[in-house]
Amino acid sequence: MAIRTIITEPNKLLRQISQPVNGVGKEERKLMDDMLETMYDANGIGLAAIQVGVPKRIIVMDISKDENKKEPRYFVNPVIKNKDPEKATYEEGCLSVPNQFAEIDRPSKCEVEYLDYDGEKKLLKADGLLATCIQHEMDHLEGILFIDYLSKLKRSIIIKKLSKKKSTAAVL
Ligand code: GNR
Ligand code: NI
Repeated sequence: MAIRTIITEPNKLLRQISQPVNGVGKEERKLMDDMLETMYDANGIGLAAIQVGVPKRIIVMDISKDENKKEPRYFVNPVIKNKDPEKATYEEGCLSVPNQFAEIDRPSKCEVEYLDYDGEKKLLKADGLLATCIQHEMDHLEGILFIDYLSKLKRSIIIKKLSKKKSTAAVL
């Protein structure tokens, strides 16, 4: 396993649409292993492949609170089948939008069909943080970030901050 570099805003790659994979083989499992290690290292609860620069429809997640009880989840080619009309609000953050947080409304429940780590077809009914996190990650597959739900002004302030930080980091 290896820790990969997480891409941060502003970066065009984060706007790319990720492509479905043909199935779950060695290459996909290696990517999922690396993504999970990268996500744990960054203290995140989810990670989409595009965040490490790979435009494939692959997501890893672990929303368990207990560090000693890891509950890794893997989603390959996920498709949302059903979204509840009811909305829930969570304060969201994103490893690709470091140190920025905002309350975002999303459907409170959803059903997602996907292939698991072993390439088996699964259907998951999610609510709470799990539902929010899945939708946040599915957005990454479409090149969408949580800041896209904010006003143009708020979004541009965040992007300006992040690009400033990138340019000062470059001269250190
Ligand atoms: O670590 C993360 N926390 C989080 C909190 C609320 C809603 C979504 C998330 S996902 C985020 C990791 C990440 O950027 N995944 O793409
Ligand atoms: Ni994210």
